[in-house]
Order: sequence, then C-alpha cells, then structure tokens
Amino acid sequence: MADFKEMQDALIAGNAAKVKELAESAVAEGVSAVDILNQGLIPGMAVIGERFKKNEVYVPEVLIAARAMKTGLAVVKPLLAESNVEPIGKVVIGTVKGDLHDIGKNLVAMMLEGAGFEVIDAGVDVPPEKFSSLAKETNAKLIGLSALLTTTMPAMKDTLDRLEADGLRDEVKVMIGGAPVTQKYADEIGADGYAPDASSAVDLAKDLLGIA
Ligand code: B1M
Repeated sequence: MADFKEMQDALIAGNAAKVKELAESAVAEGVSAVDILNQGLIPGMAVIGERFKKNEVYVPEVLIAARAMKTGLAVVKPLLAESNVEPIGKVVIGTVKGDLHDIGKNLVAMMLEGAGFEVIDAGVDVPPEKFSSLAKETNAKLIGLSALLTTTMPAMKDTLDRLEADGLRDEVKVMIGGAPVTQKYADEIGADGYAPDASSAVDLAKDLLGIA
C-alpha cells in the first residue's frame, strides 16, 4: 500500500530518487494521480514552504525539495492528463525583459505547480507583448512577473501598460516579485499584488484568483 507519509518525508528531505520510486510504485499499485498529488507530493512541498517562510530551511533545501517534487510530478503528469484533472488555476510566469535571473522565478513556478496550478513558464528576458499574448492564448487569469535588477523593474510597468493596451488588464491579475521589488513598488505601478517569497506567492496567487 502506498505510504504517503514516506513520500512526504522523502520530498521534504529532497530525496528525488526515493520520491520517484515511491510515486512509481504507487502508480503501479493503481493509486490515482490525484491521491499521489494531494496526499503525498503537495503536503510535502507545503511543509517545505512553511519552513522556508519561518527561516527554518533556506534556498538550497527548497531547491533540492523542489527538484524532488518535480521528479514526482513527472511521474504523475501523464496520468493527470489522462484523468482530466483540472488544475486549480493557470498562471503565466516569467522574468521580465532584460533580466536573465531565473532561480527565484523557477522556485515560484515549482511551488505554484506543487500547489496544483498549471504553470506556463515564459522563461527569462520576456518582453511585455509575450506576456500579453501568452495570457490571451492560454486564457490564464494570472500573470507572475519576476525581476532581480533595479534596471529591469520598469519592465513590470511596461508589461502592465501592454496588458492595458491589449484590453486584457481587467481580465488578468498581475503579481510581482523579486529581490528589489516591494509592496510599495507594486502599489506605485498598479500591480494586483506583491509576494516576497515563493510560498507567499502561492498564497497570493490563490487570493488573487479567489481560491480557498
Ligand atoms: Co545577478 N545580480 N547579475 N546574476 N545576481 C544580483 C541580482 C545582484 C543583487 C548582485 C549584487 O550586485 N549584489 C545585482 C543586482 C543589483 C541591482 O540591480 N540592484 C546583480 C547584477 C548587477 C547582475 C549583472 C548586471 C552582473 C553583470 O553582468 N555585471 C548581471 C545581469 C544579467 C541580466 O539579467 N541581464 C547578473 C547576472 C547574474 C548571473 C547570470 C551570474 C546569475 C543568475 C543565474 C540565474 O538566475 N540563472 C546571477 C545571480 C545568481 C545573482 C544573485 C547572486 C543571486 C540571485 C538568486 O538567484 N537568488 C543576486 C544577488 C542576490 O540576490 N543576493 C544577483 C536566489 C533566489 C531564490 O532568490 O531570485 O530573490 P530571488 O527569488 C526569491 C524572491 O525574490 C521571490 O521568491 C524567490 C524565492 O523566495 N521572487 C518572487 C522572485 N521572483 C518572484 C516572483 C513572484 C513572487 C516572488 O511573483 C511572480
């Protein structure tokens, strides 16, 4: 029988090989993708998120756990597609134009995936028009913008302006983050929210989309 506690513990410890093995044997036993996600992988990542928020673990542990989470997700992803499980929400995320930093953005993307969101990762150095066209194509109602340089923060405002010009601003919420970004800056440029770290970004994404 699938041992979800063992799966959570392996994920929290960042043991990707063990997570893969446990997820694969759960699949072989006929456990559903939803149960593997909701009872094994997501609660494990939630523990890491809470510990990260309280400074009980740091970026390296989170990245290692996130990699283990990704390994588990890769095992269940094909089953999820088959069982038509609806994601809780869709997010387009990327690092803004001119900015190549992606470690924080990737962490936010992984935590969102871990919380059940479908994440469309636009990558780095993403121009405003690309965010806008991706939101339109995918019908995502949330865009996440990451910037690590003070010189690239204005590209966040440019992206909001682009969404406005494309008539999407009322339909799409925009959350922003990255080391130099602040709540004050989010208020100044009219973003819908700011998150200081990856687990707060998950809470904010749920808030903005009205997900309990
Ligand atoms: Co760069 N770099 N870098 N760099 N780099 C910084 C950002 C810098 C602060 C270093 C310094 O001088 N002390 C400085 C910026 C100064 C400033 O603008 N005020 C800087 C500079 C100047 C540069 C270059 C210009 C250097 C040069 O070439 N002269 C250059 C720019 C390249 C470019 O982007 N065009 C450059 C290049 C690079 C590398 C390529 C070498 C590498 C990036 C590798 C990569 O990302 N693949 C790099 C790195 C690694 C850093 C530091 C050391 C670490 C950044 C990082 O990954 N942190 C950084 C110094 C620092 O931050 N202490 C620095 C770990 C990561 C988990 O944290 O990204 O903050 P962070 O993400 C957090 C939160 O911010 C938040 O959640 C994450 C997890 O908690 N968050 C969000 C992030 N995005 C979010 C989005 C959200 C919500 C929350 O919603 C959507």
